[in-house]
Amino acid sequence: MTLRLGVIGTGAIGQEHIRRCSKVLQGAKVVAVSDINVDGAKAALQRLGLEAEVYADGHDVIKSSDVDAVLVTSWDPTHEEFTLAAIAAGKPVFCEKPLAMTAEGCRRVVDAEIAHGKRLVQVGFMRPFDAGYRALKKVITDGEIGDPLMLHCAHRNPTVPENYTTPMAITNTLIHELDVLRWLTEDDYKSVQVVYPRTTSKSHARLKDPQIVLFETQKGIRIDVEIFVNCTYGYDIQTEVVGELGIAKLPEPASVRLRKDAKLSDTILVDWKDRFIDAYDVELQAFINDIAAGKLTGPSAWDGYAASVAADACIKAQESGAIEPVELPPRPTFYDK
Ligand code: NAI
Ligand code: ISE
Repeated sequence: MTLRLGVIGTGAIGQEHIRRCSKVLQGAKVVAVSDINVDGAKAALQRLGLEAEVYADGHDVIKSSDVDAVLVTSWDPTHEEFTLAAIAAGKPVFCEKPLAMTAEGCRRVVDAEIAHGKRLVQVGFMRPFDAGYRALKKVITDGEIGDPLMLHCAHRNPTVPENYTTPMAITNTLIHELDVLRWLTEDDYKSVQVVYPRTTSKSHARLKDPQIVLFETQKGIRIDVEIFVNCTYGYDIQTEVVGELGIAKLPEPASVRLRKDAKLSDTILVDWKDRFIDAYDVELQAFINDIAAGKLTGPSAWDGYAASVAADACIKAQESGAIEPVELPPRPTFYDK
């Protein structure tokens, strides 16, 4: 049976997900979309050569009897509201990151899902579906480098718009590492500190860029993550795990090595859409397949909550300059695998 999807938010990633669900993946079709920019939504469908019902209000997508499951791809602060509405309607919902703007907001989603009695939420953390991250995790779990001691990571974007602020480096950007590093190390954060190097002249008044976020985990692993969102040169994601017996590094995306003009060069991607294109396909195919199988297995509302508990502590640390505790309550048995 074909899963009928409704998509709320038809901007950059909304259009990407509509394209992949309609043209790449199996078992689903997009029957309804919504955007506060209705003309933009219509134009997006036209560009993609697709037809679907267009609504001005995302809640009408959720309520529609033609829609079996919902993708929330609107702006960050709208995620909680639409995810809660989908749970209230008893419909599975794939919500882009972050699940909500604060841990408190994520907890409301967790509580609503537990009250519903069955998992309905998958959070759009795509990195655990990325072949490179999966290979890196296998090296660790196979014991090839012994116990992890330190992680050195970087999340670099070429540029961000003027409305991107210092806390968004955490809630919009670092949130990916907050999830994937928990998954990679099978550990939770204990404390965090944020330090600021000299700010790049490429940034703007409301953004301190770059930032270095320093974690200690419950097992005592030390993690440093550089967030540098105006690095200018490309979209560059780095993760290096230093273990007792060796070092494991996230593979670089495949690129043809060029010898030309007395230079040796590899291409660096510039767009997140290209860097994780396969991972987005895999995460959404998993969502579609899991709904058909009756059980969601991808990143859960609890994972969204755990990342946001750490994000709240990071924001506190951004403001205080101090080492702040990260206090994650025990995971409810509802989320046992
Ligand atoms: P965008 O600005 O290109 O698109 C967002 C769209 O949502 C816009 O068209 C806007 O009009 C619409 N929108 C805003 N409020 C709405 C509402 N109440 N109802 C319906 N539509 C509404 O932004 P982009 O880059 O597509 O990001 C969208 C979301 O996806 C963000 O939450 C972002 O954090 C997340 N994202 C995730 C990525 C990932 O790697 N997993 C990559 C890029 C974005
Ligand atoms: C964007 O919203 C994403 O989620 C990208 O994956 C991330 O790398 C970027 O920093 C965010 O702005």
